[in-house]
Amino acid sequence: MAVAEVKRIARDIKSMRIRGAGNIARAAARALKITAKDTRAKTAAEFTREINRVSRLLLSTRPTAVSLPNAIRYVNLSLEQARGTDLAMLRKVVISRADEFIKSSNEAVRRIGEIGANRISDGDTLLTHCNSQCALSVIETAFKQGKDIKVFVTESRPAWQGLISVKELLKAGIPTTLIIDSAVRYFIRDVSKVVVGADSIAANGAVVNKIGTAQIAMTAHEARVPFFVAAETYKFHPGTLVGQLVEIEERDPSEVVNPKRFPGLKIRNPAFDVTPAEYIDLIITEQGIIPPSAAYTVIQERFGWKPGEEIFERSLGGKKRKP
Ligand code: RUB
Repeated sequence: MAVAEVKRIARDIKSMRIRGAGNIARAAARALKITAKDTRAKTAAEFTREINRVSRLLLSTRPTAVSLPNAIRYVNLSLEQARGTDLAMLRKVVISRADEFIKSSNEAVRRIGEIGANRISDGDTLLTHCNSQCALSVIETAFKQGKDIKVFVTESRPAWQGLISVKELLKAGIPTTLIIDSAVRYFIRDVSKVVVGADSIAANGAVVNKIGTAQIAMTAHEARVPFFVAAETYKFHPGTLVGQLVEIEERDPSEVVNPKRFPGLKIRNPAFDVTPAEYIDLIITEQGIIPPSAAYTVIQERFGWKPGEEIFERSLGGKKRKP
């Protein structure tokens, strides 16, 4: 039962039925909790192996959003801390640690909304790309505060996540305009601020987010339109402190066009791109607003990293995986 449920969660993350960096992280924590609740392991060692197996399955689903390995590591560290105790205790710590992650993650999205809304003014026209719960939290909180705002949303092809955002914004009663991805420059002079989410933030302040984000940031920069990123601190990428690169997921070409229609055609479908720090005005986190240049400090503080220390998968059997 638990095995089937966990496999379903992994499949749903891979197929993007569960998508968005925050949702993916919470789903992974939930999968570990289900494993701990329904385990048939008879010993602490068997249970630890089972959690490692499930962690690896989850890690193999999508490579770019660091929220996924960060959530898995967060839960797994509880196992490391409780090493030497019995099976019942290990199950308990995994369950409570997973619950703790999910709760604090939801709370972070709410807090980002509150903090970010302080930077939204009455009369602003905002632009958002893809579908980010953090970005929408900022926009919806500002609107709930009574600010008169309008929002442009890009389609975000090929997966059309813009339509998810549009649905949510309309439900909240916010005046919303849908535009095609290539129309951003056409409309940028009507936009007062851009707000997007993040899948990974590197130590140098670069932000990895949905493909097209970097073009929007450059367009905003050229037009002197402030560009905000809304992201929880578990979207900061510890591996980038030691020189690891964020792996950009390239998805199936059939998401773009049916390859059978154009035999011989090469189709590329990267799902994310990298926006350099110089195009980002500020990052809104649950701990406050920071400049991209503070990413290094956030990573050190959040992940307790000290020079020379192993960061990745300390608790996942020691094998490294490209983040
Ligand atoms: C989603 C995407 C979102 C970030 C942040 O990409 O790029 O902007 O994940 O989202 P995909 P959130 O649809 O391919 O997962 O703020 O909800 O975590």
